[in-house]
Amino acid sequence: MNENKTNINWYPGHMAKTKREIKEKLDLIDIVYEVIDSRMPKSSRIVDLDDLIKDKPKIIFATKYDLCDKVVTDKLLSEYKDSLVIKCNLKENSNLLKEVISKTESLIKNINDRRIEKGLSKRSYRALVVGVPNAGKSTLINRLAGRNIAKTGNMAGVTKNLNWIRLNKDLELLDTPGILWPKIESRTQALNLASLTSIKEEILDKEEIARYILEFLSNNYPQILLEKYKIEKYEDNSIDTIGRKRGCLMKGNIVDYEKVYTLVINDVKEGRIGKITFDK
Ligand SMILES: Nc1nc2c(ncn2[C@@H]2O[C@H](COP(=O)(O)OP(=O)(O)OP(=O)(O)O)[C@@H](O)[C@H]2O)c(=O)[nH]1
Ligand SMILES: [Mg+2]
Repeated sequence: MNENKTNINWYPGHMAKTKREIKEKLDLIDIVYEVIDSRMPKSSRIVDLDDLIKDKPKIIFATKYDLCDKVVTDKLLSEYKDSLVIKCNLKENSNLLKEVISKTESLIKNINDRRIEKGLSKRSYRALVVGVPNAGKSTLINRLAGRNIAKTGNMAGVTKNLNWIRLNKDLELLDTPGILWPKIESRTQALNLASLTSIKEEILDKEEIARYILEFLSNNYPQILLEKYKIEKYEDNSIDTIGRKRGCLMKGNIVDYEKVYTLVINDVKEGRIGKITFDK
């Protein structure tokens, strides 16, 4: 296959619509919360985000920190030293809201300072929450709100519309549907996004994704490959081997390939594979 081509068509019309709607709301936005997935700190960054948000101040939220390979992810996140980065495990209760308010204020406190100088009362800050599908945007909002106010789910495309959510007197958040960009230049980036459920499953070439995951594990986490699938190294016939070992068989003792692809994809999707980071 051509290095830069995959069979994935990842950019449905509603993503263009979301971008348009975000642009229309931009004047109302004080700060941007860019949500990325800690298991792919590079691949899950929206490449044309700066075109979209112009020069708005920004905080990066690296979600799913509990699922990543911290050594690799910490190194990659340290490259974003020009931005404030908050690493978070949103499955856990923590003092996240306090940290977020304080970091937000450190960037945009001047808004209220100016209002007070003019004799006006303070107003709440308005943050745009943006990121690729399934990054954890709505979960972040729920965690900050301390209640389940936004719909979440482990698949791409759960949030369908832009929704304002008022957290408290200090902060209002705009939840948005996940977006990608029209052309993903790098095949690796497309496959990382697909492997980590940021691209709708219905349109995936399952064989391509499952083979990519197994080859990636073989090259980077051979111990996981061995423990999970009992194979030392990925080879073309690994699908057969896994199918037989895991009982993915059809009538006549024939391996059910589709079942093996789904098994591998779901192991990653459900976080059953151990702590891994797909970017390098
Ligand atoms: N383990 C773990 N799971 C997380 C974390 N954050 C989010 N998730 C899970 O990731 C999945 C996606 O979360 P959502 O909040 O729906 O993602 P989203 O970015 O709003 O997705 P769309 O609305 O589809 O764009 C859900 O199953 C969450 O439970 C985290 O820090 N750790
Ligand atoms: Mg959402």
